[in-house]
Amino acid sequence: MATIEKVDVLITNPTRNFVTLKVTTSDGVTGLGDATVNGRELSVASYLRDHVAPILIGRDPEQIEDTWQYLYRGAYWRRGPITMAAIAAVDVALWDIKGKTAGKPVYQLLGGAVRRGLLAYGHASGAELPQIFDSIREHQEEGYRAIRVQTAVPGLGQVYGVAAAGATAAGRYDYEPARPGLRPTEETWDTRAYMRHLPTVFEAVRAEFGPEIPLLHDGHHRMTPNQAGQLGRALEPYDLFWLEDCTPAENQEGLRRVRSMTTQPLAIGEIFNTIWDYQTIISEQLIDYVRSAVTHTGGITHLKKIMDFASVYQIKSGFHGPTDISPVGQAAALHLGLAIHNFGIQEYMRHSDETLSVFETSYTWQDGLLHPGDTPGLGVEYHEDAGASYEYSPAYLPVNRLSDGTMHDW
Ligand code: EZ4
Ligand code: CO
Repeated sequence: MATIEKVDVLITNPTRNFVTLKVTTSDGVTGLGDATVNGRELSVASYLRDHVAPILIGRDPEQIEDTWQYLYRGAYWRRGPITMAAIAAVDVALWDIKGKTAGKPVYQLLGGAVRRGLLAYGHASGAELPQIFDSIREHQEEGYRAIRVQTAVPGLGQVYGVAAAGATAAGRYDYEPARPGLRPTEETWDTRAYMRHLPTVFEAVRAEFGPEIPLLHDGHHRMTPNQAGQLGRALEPYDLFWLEDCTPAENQEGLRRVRSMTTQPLAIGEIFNTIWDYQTIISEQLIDYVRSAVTHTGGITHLKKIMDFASVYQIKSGFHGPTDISPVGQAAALHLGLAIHNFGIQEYMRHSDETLSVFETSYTWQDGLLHPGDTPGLGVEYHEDAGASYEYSPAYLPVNRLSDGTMHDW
């Protein structure tokens, strides 16, 4: 029997920080897992290096479920983004090893493909309508069939999720920033101004682009349940594919209020990390799409369980796929998405060329569809020399304050 012989934590910063776990077996097979938690990278690195690596050595790499339970139950301190990202990294690395050992892509081990490719959506945004329209057109030219639309808000300055004026597709990292520096930048927020403005943007976008194209929007947890219900109603004429993170969902019952007010499809979960975070909103059918990332939800093993639970309630996947999910995390999501029946849509933004020089991927993007490829395992190679040339430096998401200085959800 092969055993786990070596566990390395690789940190790199090719335009943004990534933490990657590399597990090596006594047979010389290696597996990769993504352990990146945007803005808290070193906490996961320490969790893995100081507390997980030593107890993995000597274990059987084939025992994925048992290793998952060992790390989850064995820690005593369960759940939480740092723990669950660390467990996810181990889980995904073991799936990668199992695939390479079997000579099959991971999706084959999960039951095989149930579709030809994965419908993906990209992020269009702009300060004013002409820029938003240009951004949507650019995405259509790149092949996207579904598009998220984010807008600046009159009276507010830079808003998270919106590209700065003049940003081109290739240089659009500025709209989804973790800005380098020792502390986060601060943005001013006004929910009522946003709620007045947003429906006018969707009205204009539908008038310009017609009724067919699936449009999405991310509310970034900024509304109360009642406000979320109001905004959902106001957007109903524009037939959104989904409204994402309309309200913070730590209080899952809050979604009952939203659901009773609007038929707008809802997507939630990018900051959730276990099936328990979804218990009420799935079993009461309060959402339509699960937003989790493999990276932040305990890996393929645990997210598959969430999706099987969701399937009972006709709830589909809409896995988180921004660029702070590394290509390893993205590949893991693609293998899972290809194999589950209740796949819905996959978020996809191309990583920077620097990132792709460290992480060599075999997933493909064609006619608006993603496919994980047929390389055994996950299909991602990590170039350690390239990775080592980009040093970690702290970078944080902005924080939001109201005009009176109060901290706000963003
Ligand atoms: O803010 O990935 O839907 N996508 C998002 C992202 C998140 C970042 C947080 O790290 O909301 O842009
Ligand atoms: Co989001």
